[in-house]
Amino acid sequence: MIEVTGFRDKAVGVFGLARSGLSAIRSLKAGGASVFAWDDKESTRLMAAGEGAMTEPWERWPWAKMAALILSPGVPLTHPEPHAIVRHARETGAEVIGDLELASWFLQGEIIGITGANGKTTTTALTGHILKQSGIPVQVGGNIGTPPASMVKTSRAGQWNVLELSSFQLETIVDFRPNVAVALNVTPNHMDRYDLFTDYAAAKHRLFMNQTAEDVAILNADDEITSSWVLGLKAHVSLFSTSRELDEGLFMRGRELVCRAQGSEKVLTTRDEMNLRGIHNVQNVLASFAAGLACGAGPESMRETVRNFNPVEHRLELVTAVEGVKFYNDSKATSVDATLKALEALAGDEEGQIVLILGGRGKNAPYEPLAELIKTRVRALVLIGEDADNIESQLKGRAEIIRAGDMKDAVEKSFAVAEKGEKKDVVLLAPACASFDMFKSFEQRGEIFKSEVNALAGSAGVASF
Ligand code: UMA
Repeated sequence: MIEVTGFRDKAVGVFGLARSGLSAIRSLKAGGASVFAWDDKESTRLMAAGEGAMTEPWERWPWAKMAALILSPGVPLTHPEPHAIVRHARETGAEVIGDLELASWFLQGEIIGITGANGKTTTTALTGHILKQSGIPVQVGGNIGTPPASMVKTSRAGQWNVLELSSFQLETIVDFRPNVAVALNVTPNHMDRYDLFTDYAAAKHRLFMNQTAEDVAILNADDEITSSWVLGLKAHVSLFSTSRELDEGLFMRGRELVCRAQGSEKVLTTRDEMNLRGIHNVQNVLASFAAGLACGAGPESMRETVRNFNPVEHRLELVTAVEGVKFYNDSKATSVDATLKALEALAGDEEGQIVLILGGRGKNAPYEPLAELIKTRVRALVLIGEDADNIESQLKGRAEIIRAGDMKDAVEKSFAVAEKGEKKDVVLLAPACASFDMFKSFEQRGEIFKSEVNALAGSAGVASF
């Protein structure tokens, strides 16, 4: 357990007591702090009490002696206005930070921080594999599931900590400084938490704010926002692109992924060697290669790692085929842009049309960007969840619309409408919405989708690829 001794004998508050909050409490307690903790949910408060925190409503905490407030990523700093506890902490002089900032004070070794609206998890997991296969000590965590504070005790000098970082986590950093920082793309997401798209982009940009000339910033040259960040960064910039050849950097040329540096070129791999589908995944691979090179990974080993790397669970994951109709689970597509990327990835294939399962808790972003691809490539939209009416009003007339009550219904109706003739349709779960109206998480949504697909395969008795 880490010892956050900087807070020994001081009072520290932790608000939000899920994975990040509980992990922060353990660290703070190990360092001798008096920890006060609160969460609006009683069940999580009981767990915090079990870790030795004093669980009292935050209004009753001893604010006069409170050194810091540790906020969980899921607690908004400012939306719709400063969260009451945040305002109170600032008024009383307590420093407001997140568990990422706290962990970064004690993490041993170097840090790669990876952010982006989409592709973070795949890029983080792949970068971790690349380093590992190159013999570089590494551990992986952050938004991918392991709170940064839980990584401190297993961190070592000479090791790389590969962190998937969300805008939520970056909102509360102060001194956090990644040695290598990667920005994949910035497209509208989480607009239920940010007033403006520029607020969301600004949160992501914070990843680079403490970098120095000794650090590396890896940016997507094709993305309007991340490419605009090139000027003004202190770090050494490394670019990647799938749309054009770069004078320096990593890019796609035909089906080859190429690195060009100081006038010489090397083909790092080809699309045919990758198990990941879609241009967005080429971007993820280029970003991972750039990060690997920045950490000293060898090109041959990187090529071998990508050859053996399969999609991360819930990201365009092939579940099975029923009567030749392939079912893809992209439950992690919780934004319109992620759904667009999934559609693009499948639209280039020889299969027939796509039956798309959409819906859940909307994020206040327009669905209109999907309209064109839906019109040309989607046979039917099967709508679930809270935002179904809104989706229907924005996309009606683009494809047949079918309503489903739950995931079982959605899977069965999708299969019923799918073409099973010579050119077989594919069914894609890529909801463009958060899952919380019907499920605990996108992971649970994906699990239930997969189990319903497997049940259908069992009842059809013809699961096959
Ligand atoms: N809470 C309150 N009052 C409030 C708001 C929240 O009491 O007004 C409480 C909730 O009841 C809950 C806690 O605060 O108990 C919030 O916890 P959390 O959502 O931060 O949950 P963690 O388990 O700590 O998970 C967080 C990340 N969650 C979010 O960013 C929403 C996880 O990312 C991350 O894996 C984990 O830390 C470890 O780093 C998940 C996520 O959905 C996967 N991320 C978003 C995304 O990928 O789109 C950004």
